[in-house]
Amino acid sequence: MAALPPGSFFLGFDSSTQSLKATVLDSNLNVIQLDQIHFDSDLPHYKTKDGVYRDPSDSGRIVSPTLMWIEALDLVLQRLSKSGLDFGKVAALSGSGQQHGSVYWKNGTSSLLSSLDPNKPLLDQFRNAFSIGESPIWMDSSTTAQCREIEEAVGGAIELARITGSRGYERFTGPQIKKIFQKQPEVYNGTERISLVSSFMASIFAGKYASIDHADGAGMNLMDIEKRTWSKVALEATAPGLEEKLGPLAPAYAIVGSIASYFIERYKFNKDCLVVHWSGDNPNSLAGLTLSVPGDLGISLGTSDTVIGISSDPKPGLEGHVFPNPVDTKGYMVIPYMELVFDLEVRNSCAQSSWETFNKLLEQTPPLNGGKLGFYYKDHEILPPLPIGFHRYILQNFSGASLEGVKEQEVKEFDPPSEVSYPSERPVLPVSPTASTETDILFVQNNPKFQIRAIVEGQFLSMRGHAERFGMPVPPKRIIATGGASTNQSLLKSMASVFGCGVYTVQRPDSASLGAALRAAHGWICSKQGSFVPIADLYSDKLEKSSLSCKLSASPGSNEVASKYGVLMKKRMEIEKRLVEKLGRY
Ligand code: XUL
Repeated sequence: MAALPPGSFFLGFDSSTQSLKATVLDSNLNVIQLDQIHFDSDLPHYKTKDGVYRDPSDSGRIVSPTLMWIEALDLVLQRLSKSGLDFGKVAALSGSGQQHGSVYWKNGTSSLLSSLDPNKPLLDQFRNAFSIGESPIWMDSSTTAQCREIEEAVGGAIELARITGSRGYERFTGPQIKKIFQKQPEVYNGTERISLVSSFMASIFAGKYASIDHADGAGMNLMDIEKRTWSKVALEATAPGLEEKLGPLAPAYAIVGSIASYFIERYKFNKDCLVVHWSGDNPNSLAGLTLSVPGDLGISLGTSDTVIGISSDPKPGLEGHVFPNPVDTKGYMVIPYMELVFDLEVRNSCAQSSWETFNKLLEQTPPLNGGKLGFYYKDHEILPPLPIGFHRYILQNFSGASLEGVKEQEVKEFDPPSEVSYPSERPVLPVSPTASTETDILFVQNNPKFQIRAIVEGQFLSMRGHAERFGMPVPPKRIIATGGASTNQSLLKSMASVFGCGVYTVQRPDSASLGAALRAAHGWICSKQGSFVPIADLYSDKLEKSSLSCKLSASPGSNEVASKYGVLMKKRMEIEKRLVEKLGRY
């Protein structure tokens, strides 16, 4: 196998909701440089909050200014250069994009991409390049009608899931495109190319339209996940003439091309630097976490709590997503679970931004929480698809042995001393037509109380339940935890007890840009070799010495405790199912 050339660098980006991050790996796969642009604070003139605009006139519509991402790109390169990075040594670059977000290039823009003036910032040159200035992103939940229409047109939700890996999801790109086609047909017709955030950023680097890769392409409700081609029936159900606007698909490990002359002249990149297809942040995290065999689970405790796993034979259903594995030719990755309720926000708002206070509150109550189950949905949830609402249950006669004789009782509050208040200054939540009843929303706003253990265990039980329902092995082989909250030892201990397996952490929390840098190296090797090379070949002899290594942070809890959590989980899934039937968005 070709080796990574000593002295060369591999550059990975992560164009996420709140920031643009960059990670540089050397040829031993050690991180040598990091930088990031935080949209709200580094580019305050866009006036975003957490990188997005929430549209008060169109319920559930959440977008980001496309030009902000472009300005961030020039800025991060300037910062990397100021901190001494020699771009001339970068052999290949790649990146992650927040999944599902889309960019609409105006008719006649392709020539601009290949003729950028290196004396001018990117921003000045792209001001008129887009037919929509605000890109719909993954947090948008305004396309329920379009989801149902697409599902119906292809033969039902299950059929759409069978073909594309997921039933219709509001944040997926196909329903977003359909909404634009329906509401702004002139904009749709004035668009020559539709990119995902990932392929959009790759296009700028390569100076030509980059393909959407198979892994991120599966987040659109438009791609046949088995054939890895656009699905004719899904395209037709979405909008006319769409295939042409999407362009061809490509494997994530393939090369878009050499870097555009703009970057060679302005930042002194080497003309041989390769641009490897960008992919979604979750697919790249899978690569960055070196998840490699079925039974490995990645859990990210960040802006959202997301579970990812590997599967060779996934069974797409009405919940969860199946995407091709970005570093494999045949395998798949699955996302059985994804919730917006996140520990970091709870810590910041209820525990005075301190993990110590958070942990004290957690430890006020015993593991298994005496059979108390809390379902706290402060925002529209994704998986499970539940609207705003708080639901609390206490299980009677719960010993953990079985569910025989166990009955749940719905309560308004758990024992008050173990509950903390959610601060009243939280902005009033937007009320969406698909949200639960007005009364539920008012209840959340007027009774903003949480019990920390019910939140923590509730999330882990839900993750376990959804992973098992998706056919992931029980217990998992290991969990690799990432994201801001993965620095909290008490959370990891609780995770290990609920799942009954060891929890590992990585040295650095940003697995998406690290994964992108690793994929840049992978794409480079595949290109030199002239064929696909398994990614493990890249690090098999140096994993422990590289920035990809992980360490055991919490040993598996006892089998007995894990089995009790298993019983509690079954009850939780039962109740959740009822809530989805009663209040769910489907
Ligand atoms: C995945 C998803 C989010 C975004 C976050 O389906 O919607 O994880 O990728 O950037």
